[in-house]
Amino acid sequence: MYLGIDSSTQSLSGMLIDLESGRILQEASVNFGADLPHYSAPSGFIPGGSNGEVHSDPRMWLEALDLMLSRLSAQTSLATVKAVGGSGQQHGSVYVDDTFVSRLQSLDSSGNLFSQLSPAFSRATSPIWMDTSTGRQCAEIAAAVGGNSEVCRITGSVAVERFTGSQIRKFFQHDPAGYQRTGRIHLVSSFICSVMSGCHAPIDFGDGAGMNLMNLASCQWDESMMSATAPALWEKLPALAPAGSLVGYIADYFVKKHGFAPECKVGVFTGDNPASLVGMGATAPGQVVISLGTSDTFFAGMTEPHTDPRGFGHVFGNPGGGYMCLVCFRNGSLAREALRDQLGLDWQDFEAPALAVTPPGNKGNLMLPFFGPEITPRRDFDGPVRKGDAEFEAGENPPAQVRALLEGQFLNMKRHTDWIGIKADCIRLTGGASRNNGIAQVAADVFGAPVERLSIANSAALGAAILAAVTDGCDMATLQNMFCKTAADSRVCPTTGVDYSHALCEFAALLG
Ligand code: XUL
Repeated sequence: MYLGIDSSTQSLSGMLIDLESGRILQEASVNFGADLPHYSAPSGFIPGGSNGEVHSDPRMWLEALDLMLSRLSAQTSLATVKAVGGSGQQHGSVYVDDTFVSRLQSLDSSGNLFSQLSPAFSRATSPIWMDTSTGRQCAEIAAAVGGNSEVCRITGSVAVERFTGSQIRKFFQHDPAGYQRTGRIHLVSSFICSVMSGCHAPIDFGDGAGMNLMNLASCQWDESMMSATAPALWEKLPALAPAGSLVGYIADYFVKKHGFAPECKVGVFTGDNPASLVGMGATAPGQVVISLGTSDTFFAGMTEPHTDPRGFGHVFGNPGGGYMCLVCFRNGSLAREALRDQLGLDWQDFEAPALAVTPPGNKGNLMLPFFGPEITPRRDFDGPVRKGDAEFEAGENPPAQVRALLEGQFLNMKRHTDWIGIKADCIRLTGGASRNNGIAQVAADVFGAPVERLSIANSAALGAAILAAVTDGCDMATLQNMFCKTAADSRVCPTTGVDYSHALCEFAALLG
């Protein structure tokens, strides 16, 4: 048995896979809002941050880890788990002082993780990927290394607000004493991995590339990026290592508290998107995945790390070797849920009747589908922009609004992934909204390619479990053939005769 742990924005989940039967044995999940309401973070982050600040309480992740493992071990003994792998929401950072490792090593299994480890946090809250508060720091970092094209050449992305480098710089500027007290800066992935293994775990090349600090060509921390970011950063960053490489054995706390065997291995964790690439069986170059989650993401395996000339897309390390590209859209489920609530609909309405009664192309009714600030393109929208007939522009005709939102989301995605130069033969769709056949049909029509869905809902946790097996010496491709199967009735083909090239031009013009 192998365990994959996924620490994402709204929940922390675990998935146990069994190689003998080729099946997922058990899953357990903790929803931060519903299960840990005392953190007052209904969607996993502290609401109401000023100037675009979006932070989470790292104690919540620790409490969720204990709770998830209690739930899992109540269903299945964890004594035969041979290795643990993991993934975390990308970019989020956790700041600990020099007492962290000694606290990890003296954890008392009759207590819990969060109360024993919280004194080690040198920054009380963790900035996460939804944070847009570091525009100034991004500009300073870019200026220090000779401009954003240079940042992009070195790290695979221009300086980006949610990426960890600018968040570290802001912490150093706003709380220099706290920065100085910080012994190690972890990502969510390497933080949870450190807790599981009882030592400072490395960061992998997938998640490390989401920091604006790693040199993409050498997969080492980059001197010029570190000195542009904050002083003495070299001393505070974990080592870099491939995802799935061995960190060590599981900490004694988990043996005593949750019933793991002491010889259970722990592998280097990765980011949720690189883990999803593994879990979707798409690590080979040319495979395309669209994940419809809180944010929507488009990612694909890549051989060469060529970068986005518009500066919105990113290149990361690929846990399967080589590189991957990723383009992230902030207005994913956030926008779908905002429109659903505005119109008083439920999810069913997104399929039937809304999509059934409106034709592809929506009779020319077009929407820039942004209900709040967007990162691709980077712009502070405060609501959607509508262009079409008078009724539609007035926000009426709910079916047309629904179709316009979905077409707009996929048109925006198509427009901002053209630099990758991949003509997808087939798109693998994942994430909560991917189960909706109507949404899958719009994706197939806009991209002009068949869409497939895996029978597995949580591809990041599956990727994490596959990486755990890789840590134990198994071959990734063999595991992907075993676990990443498309669901029997999941294939949706593009509608004959439908062509979105004109709509794409109109959309680009409206975007300006
Ligand atoms: C990717 C990104 C998000 C997070 C949370 O760059 O910011 O997809 O990884 O899922």
